[in-house]
Order: sequence, then structure tokens, then C-alpha cells
Amino acid sequence: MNCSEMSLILQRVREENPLVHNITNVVVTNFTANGLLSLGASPVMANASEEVADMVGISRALVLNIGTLNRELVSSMILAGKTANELGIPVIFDPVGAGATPFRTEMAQLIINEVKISVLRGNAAEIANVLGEKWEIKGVDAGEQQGNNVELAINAAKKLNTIVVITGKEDVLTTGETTYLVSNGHHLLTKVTGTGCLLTSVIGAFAGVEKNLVHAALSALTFYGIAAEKAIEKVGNMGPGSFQIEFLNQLALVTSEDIHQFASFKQL
Ligand code: ATP
Ligand code: TZP
Ligand code: MG
Ligand code: MG
Repeated sequence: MNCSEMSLILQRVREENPLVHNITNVVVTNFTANGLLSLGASPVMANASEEVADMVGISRALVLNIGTLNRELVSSMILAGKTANELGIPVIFDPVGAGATPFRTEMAQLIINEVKISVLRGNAAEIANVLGEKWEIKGVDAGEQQGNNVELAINAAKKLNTIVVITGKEDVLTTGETTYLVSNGHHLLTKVTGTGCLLTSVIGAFAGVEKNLVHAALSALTFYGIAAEKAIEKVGNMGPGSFQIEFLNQLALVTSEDIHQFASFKQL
């Protein structure tokens, strides 16, 4: 895939304003909705089991996020996910905090067993714990443990039969056969809560307009990292608060030219 193709997908998100149905956590709900709006997509948050099947039926992508889960919410996620599968709507899953508690790990694994996931996105510890490897995780943040993220992602993609994205200093995207590395981004993203969750929803928006989900996810990762770099250029070292606001601005401002100039990705 090349920068022109990436730019076209971004343009289509902005033209088509795909409705993205999010069943997400209470920490990041507002940030996620504003980030999707800034990008040019349409967010909707709907959790009730009485309405999730109807809502996913009018949406272009479904994003599931277990950041502040409970049993009722997990039931809604499974119902929405199964409906999305029947309708051919992509399902993007963020197993926030998998491994931090046994409940989280079990519920993440249950969702993956019940719903066909199109793209699984998490930090390295979350993806490892979903696979049953007990990596150290500090709440919802990747712990200090280091491993080979490329190997881990390929392993996960093969075992779970889905596209896997592991984010960090470099992002890994793999089908198990084809693997890309994206190095756009900035470490201040880790100092603003919800930047991982919003990225998962941004992948949903791109998947809502582009059937090739590897191209959709790769474009989303590159675009997102460039938005962070442009935000830093504006706010310098003013700190995470200013960065958060400018990052939201930049989601609306990244252009095709920026993608051609700044994209930093490679196929392995
Ligand atoms: P965590 O809770 O461990 O921070 P997360 O779910 O918030 O995980 P991240 O891995 O932080 O997700 O990814 C969110 C965004 O931040 C991605 O675009 C990723 O590329 C970027 N990112 C994360 N760490 C770094 C880093 N050290 N340098 C540059 N970009 C980073
Ligand atoms: N606690 C439960 S969910 C959540 C926190 C702090 C937000 C996590 O967001 P992200 O995108 O993984 O940093
Ligand atoms: Mg984070
Ligand atoms: Mg996260």
C-alpha cells in the first residue's frame, strides 16, 4: 500500500462520515466521540441490550472496548457483535486491561470466542494476556515487561484468526502472514488517557469505508501518528493538556500532503 491509497481512504472517511457504533468505557466516551467527529466520522455510543442490535444495523463499524466492563455490558457486546457478524459489519475489539484481573481476561476471551473479530487492537501486555500468556500489566497501561511484539502479534493473529494491531513506540499490524510496522506517533500519547481507545475507534471509522481491513487499519495507524506529531509541532513542550486539545484539532487537519510527507511505515 502507498501514501496515495492511504490519503484516498482518509478522504473517503471525511466524505462518507461513517457511523461508528461504540460500546466503550466511561473514561474515554467523550474523548472518543470528539475524536471521531474531528476526524470526520459519526460516533454513537449505545450500550443497552434492548437497542444494540438495531444500532449496529445502521452503523458501518462496531467497536467493542472492555475498559469499564460488567456482565451486562459484556452481554450487550456479544449481542451487538453477533449481529454485526450476521450483517457483515466489521468488529474492532480493544481488550483494555486484559490480564490486570482474571475477570477481564476471561471476558476478553469470551468475547473473542463468541464474536468474529475483524481487528484486535491493544498494547503488548493485553494481547499476550488474551492469548493466555501472563504478561505483567499495570491496570490498563502496558507494564515494564518487554518482548518481541512482532512475534507476539503474528502468533495472536494466527491463533485467533484475525488482524492484530499491537501499539507502542512502534505499531505492529499483522494478518499472521503479512506484517507492517508504523513508526509515526509521539510518547505524549501515553500521557493522555483514551488515546489507545480512540485509536481503536478510528480504526473502526477507516474499516467502515474500506473493505480491505489491512489497508484500513494501516491507514488509520499512520494518520493517527502523524496527527500526534503535528500536534507536538504546535504545542511543543507545553504538556499533556495542551497536547490533548491540539491532537483533537489535528485529527481534522491532517492532509494528503501530510501523509505523503510524514508517513513512516514499512512491510516486513
Ligand atoms: P497504554 O495504556 O499501554 O498506553 P493504549 O491502549 O493507550 O496503551 P498505546 O499503545 O499507548 O495504547 O497506543 C496509543 C497511541 O500511542 C498509538 O498511536 C501508538 O503508536 C502511540 N504510542 C504509544 N507509545 C508510544 C511511544 N513510546 N512513542 C510514540 N508513540 C507511542
Ligand atoms: N481505566 C479503565 S478504562 C481506562 C482507564 C484509565 C482508559 C484507558 O484508555 P487507553 O486508551 O487504554 O489509555
Ligand atoms: Mg494509554
Ligand atoms: Mg488501551
